[in-house]
Amino acid sequence: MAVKVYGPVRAACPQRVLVCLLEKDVEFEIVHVDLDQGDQKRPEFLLRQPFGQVPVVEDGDFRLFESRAIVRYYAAKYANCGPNLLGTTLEERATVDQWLEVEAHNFNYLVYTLVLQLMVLPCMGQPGDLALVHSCERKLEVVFDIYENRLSKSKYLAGDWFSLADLSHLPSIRFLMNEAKLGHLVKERKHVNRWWEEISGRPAWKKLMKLADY
Ligand SMILES: N[C@@H](CCC(=O)N[C@@H](CS)C(=O)NCC(=O)O)C(=O)O
Repeated sequence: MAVKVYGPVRAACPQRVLVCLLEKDVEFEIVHVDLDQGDQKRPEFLLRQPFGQVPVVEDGDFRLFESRAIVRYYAAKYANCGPNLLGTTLEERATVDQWLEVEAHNFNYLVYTLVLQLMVLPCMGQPGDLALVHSCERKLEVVFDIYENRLSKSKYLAGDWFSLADLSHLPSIRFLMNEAKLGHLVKERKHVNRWWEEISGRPAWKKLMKLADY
């Protein structure tokens, strides 16, 4: 039975889940949730995700929300299919978790603020706060400098293999490169740029980009 993934294919958090399912070759069905119409806040959706956000997955009787919990679940459930996204030893798994936490807490909130200021508010007829945009950009420079240093020592964030830590960055970096026009943050850093080229060149991500019709 196909995994049901609730969320628009163009939203970053559902994309994190979809690219993981594609890496693992798991069959899925996308159930579109219209965020502009506020479908995620309707009572029937809140039964699936009480915070009124996407994604949610339904896999038979099992339901799960929070994109990073979902990718951890599928990476473990299909550990023997496709690439090993979790690492093998305890130390490798802990290192993947470390960089996943960095993505969630040091990186993603900056991109989230940019999405809000550059896309969501202007769509609602309100100007974004440019001072806040510049402050996020400066903070992202610092984060990318740390990534540059890390990626000068290992091919990927958690080591020399592609893991959930890398995969989890794909949707937000795509946004930075395109809608936010902040591609220079990636391109001017040799190792970060090489890493981005490699992770965004993977067949699973390319398939998702086709599906999202970018
Ligand atoms: N921590 C959650 C965040 C979910 C989230 O922010 N989803 C966004 C789309 S990427 C959303 O539902 N936005 C609409 C809203 O918050 O009303 C996750 O990773 O699943």
